[in-house]
Amino acid sequence: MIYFVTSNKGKHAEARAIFADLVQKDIGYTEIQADTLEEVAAYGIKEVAARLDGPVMIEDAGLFVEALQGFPGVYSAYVQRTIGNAGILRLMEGMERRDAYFKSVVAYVEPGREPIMFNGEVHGQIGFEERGHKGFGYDPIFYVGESSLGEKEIEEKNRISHRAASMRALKRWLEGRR
Ligand code: ITT
Repeated sequence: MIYFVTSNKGKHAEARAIFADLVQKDIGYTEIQADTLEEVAAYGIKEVAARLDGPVMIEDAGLFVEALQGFPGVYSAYVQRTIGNAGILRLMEGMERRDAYFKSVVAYVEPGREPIMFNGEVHGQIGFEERGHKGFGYDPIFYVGESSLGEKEIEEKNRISHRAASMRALKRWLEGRR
């Protein structure tokens, strides 16, 4: 059993398809203002480790748009809550360069141990319109191939996603230890 501290149901659903023995804990943690997802995760994992007794995982993710110099990046949650997908599309009006990537950093710790972190990325394009109602957050505007992540089933998203990559790396590490 692993506790997964997150408020995001979509993340939990994706993680559950990789780790069957996951227990979601929606208890929140401090997301510090920092320049990298790694710094946010490193701080957060220490905080949740102090509050839960058992193996704990958190995951911090962000959308990095190349033509916007990596924005919204570490501010992805705030930007999603405020201007949202429509706001990103508006910011990118007239831009031909649409390359973007999602990055995921997963942090994991067991009682009395040092935390470890793994990351993953998926590269794609910001589309010109929102498509699909699957997934969450920026999925409807993030395209890989012909379709957006919002049009992909969890299994399909998990074959290519940043989160699936970081979490599978953690899973391989855990299995390699046995
Ligand atoms: P936590 O409680 O786990 O922190 P959160 O939704 O705040 O949940 P993050 O800070 O990691 O998660 O996410 C930053 C933002 O990026 C947030 O608005 C997410 O909706 C969005 N995001 C993260 N992963 C995504 C994905 O796979 N597809 C689309 N949007 C994603």
